[in-house]
Amino acid sequence: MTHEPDIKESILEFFAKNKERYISGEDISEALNTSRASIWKYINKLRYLGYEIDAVPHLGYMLKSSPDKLFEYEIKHGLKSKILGQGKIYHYENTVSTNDKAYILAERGDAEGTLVIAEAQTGGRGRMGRKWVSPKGGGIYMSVILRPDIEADEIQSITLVAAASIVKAIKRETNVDAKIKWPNDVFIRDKKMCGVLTEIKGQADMINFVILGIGINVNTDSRGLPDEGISLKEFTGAAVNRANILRSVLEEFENDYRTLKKSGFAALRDFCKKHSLVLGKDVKINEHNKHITGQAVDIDGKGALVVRVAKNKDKRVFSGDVSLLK
Ligand code: BT5
Repeated sequence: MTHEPDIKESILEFFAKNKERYISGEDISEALNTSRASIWKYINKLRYLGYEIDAVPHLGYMLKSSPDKLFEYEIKHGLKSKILGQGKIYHYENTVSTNDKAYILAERGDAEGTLVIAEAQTGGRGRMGRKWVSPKGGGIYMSVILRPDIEADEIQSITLVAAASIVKAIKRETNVDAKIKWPNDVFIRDKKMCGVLTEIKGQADMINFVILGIGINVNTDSRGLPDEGISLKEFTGAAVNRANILRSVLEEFENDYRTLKKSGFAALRDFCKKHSLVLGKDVKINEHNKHITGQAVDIDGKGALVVRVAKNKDKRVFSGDVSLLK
């Protein structure tokens, strides 16, 4: 895990303010109020993490390139959210599941907005015991701790709201029109680019916390994905900066989450309907081992999917798997 104090981050900040020019060790050490020897030590730590830093006698240091890693600094630099991602960010090269890590942190009392990120997962989870394939190199695997003060009957809509925020973030960063496959997937055309897994701790009407887990195939090589998956890079043909996507997801979701808390799901309903992959289609839904077939006709004010199962007979579905009938 990389959570180190902040001389490293201050040095990176200094580089960011002095792009494409050499800065002397003396200037850095004066600005950060530490010795030149210590600056040298941290420059080497940064190199070890993959930052390419040129050093020229009498000129000083210049940052040539940054590694493609979702380190805390890379996320926070330029992040415009107020809470999400502004506190602690835990970064792992590899972990079993970021949701598991975040759950433990939440139990121990970590604050809303705490973020866990991994470059790869060995036991990435989907819903109902399914797997989330999480290869190294190109994916975003992240979990955020939420401590929502909202009505219990709005809680399950957090998943759908997160999917909507991801659609907005993808549009903003890549101009790609993704769609929401109710309740927790984001699709490009007929393939899955992202999945959301929310896990809740609470009793009856009391919610302790929610772990919002998000997996996005950004630059993932299609050979590492299941057949039903697609990455953004595969679709657009160009690599996309993962930190930019992650920041946008945090910012968009923070906005939507605030709206949800203030005005309820009803205020976000139109967007979800407009970008739905399933509305108007014939669907089969598997909910707790019961099957429902019919036409998906609406998403109601609480985020439930309304399915017309017979003439004049609609059913509201709150969770479950949707397959589109051809
Ligand atoms: C999901 O479940 O789609 C929720 C995925 C959540 C993953 C994130 S990653 C960070 C955090 N930590 C975790 O351990 N999980 C969360 P579900 O709707 O049950 O879909 C699972 C199904 O998606 C699988 O059965 C496959 O068919 C498909 N799938 C698995 N990996 C995929 C991938 N990388 N891309 C596209 N589809 C995938």
